[in-house]
Amino acid sequence: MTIAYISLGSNMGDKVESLRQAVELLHQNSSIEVTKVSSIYDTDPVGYEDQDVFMNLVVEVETTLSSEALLIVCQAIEQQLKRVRIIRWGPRTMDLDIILYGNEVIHTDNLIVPHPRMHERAFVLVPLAEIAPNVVQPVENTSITELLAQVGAEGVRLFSKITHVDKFIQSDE
Ligand code: GSY
Repeated sequence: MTIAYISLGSNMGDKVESLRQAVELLHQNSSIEVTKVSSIYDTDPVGYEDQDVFMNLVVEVETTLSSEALLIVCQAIEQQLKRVRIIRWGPRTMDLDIILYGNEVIHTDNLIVPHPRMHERAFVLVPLAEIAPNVVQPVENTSITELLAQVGAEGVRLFSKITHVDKFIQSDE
């Protein structure tokens, strides 16, 4: 069993509903349990800036899947939610990025973990610090709290406080 963290983002259509559906689809997989979900944050676009704001959150999962198999599940969920991405860094209905997989450092043709830009992205670090403040990023060898202190939280605003995975999936929050 491995504990992994996945960053989810959406900036097209009903963003909150897309996030909810993506978390539900992860949780419905028999090899994945979503154990924590961060609050939802309203975030300024990073990279290609001339696009709508994003909604971002991070989930903690416990999984028996390999990192490659988890990536395939994430990509299938993106497809299922009809991910649209016309421009690199541009608008998309749903993006799922594996940001940490245990404390493994992975470099394959398909997957780099820890996510190579996670330590410089406030839209990843703010929600991640909410659910995993003491986890150490194994390449930087630095805790999430320390990485966030280095980067700051500019451009990231709390949109909706989430406290329970089940309530969020059932849309009771
Ligand atoms: O890599 C995730 C997609 N993405 C995002 C995002 O999720 N949130 C924000 N705020 N900016 C982003 N730029 C890209 S690319």
